Amino acid sequence: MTRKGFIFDLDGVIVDTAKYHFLAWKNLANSLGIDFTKEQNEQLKGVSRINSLEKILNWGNKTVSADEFQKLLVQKNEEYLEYITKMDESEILPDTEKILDFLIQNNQGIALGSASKNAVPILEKINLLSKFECIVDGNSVIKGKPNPEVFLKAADGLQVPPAECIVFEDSIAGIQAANAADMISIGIGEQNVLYEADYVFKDFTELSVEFLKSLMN
Ligand code: B16
Ligand code: MG
Repeated sequence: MTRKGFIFDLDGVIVDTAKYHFLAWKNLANSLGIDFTKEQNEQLKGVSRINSLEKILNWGNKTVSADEFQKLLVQKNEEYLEYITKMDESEILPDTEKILDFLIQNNQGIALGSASKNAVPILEKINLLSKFECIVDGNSVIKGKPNPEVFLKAADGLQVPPAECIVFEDSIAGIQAANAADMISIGIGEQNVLYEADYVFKDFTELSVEFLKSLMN
């Protein structure tokens, strides 16, 4: 068995934080007189905080000064932080730990590749930080997904060539980033949304140990 690099996205793969992002963005948008729907929230998956705010202002046909833009980013994040401080292990998505432990037992490289600047505090809250050998998050990249930077940095951190890395992602932008990095992309979610991925599973409970083993060869 070779040592491959397994790179996990955070939001939507390890934990379902999309609901908290939704609440915080919705309150912010509504305070600006902009409507914000669940469908629009879908389009913000994997998208950085700055790009998400740009999209929301765009949808509302609104422009703000650079100062106001910064204030809005802080306002959104403060509300989001209120939700995530209440998180614990019960919010880890099913079978995530089983998969991480199986990979660790088989000496595989494990990294996080997330767009979130809050990735480390979230991993601490859910007690999974120690399982990751390398963390690449929104604080360590310049270009957001679909740019491959986040995953290439993770491969570098694991010292595994990109072609020997496997990415688990729930967003279209993230799958595109993994493909652009020349990695195996595994979509976690709906086939009709994540059709650009090499493989798609509804969630980790559908992913067998045999499949994981086949990825290590
Ligand atoms: P933050 P991921 C992404 O995380 C989320 O999917 C996306 O909705 C969010 O806007 C982005 O992180 C930035 O998050 O405001 O915490 O820095 O899916 O790449 O783990
Ligand atoms: Mg995600």
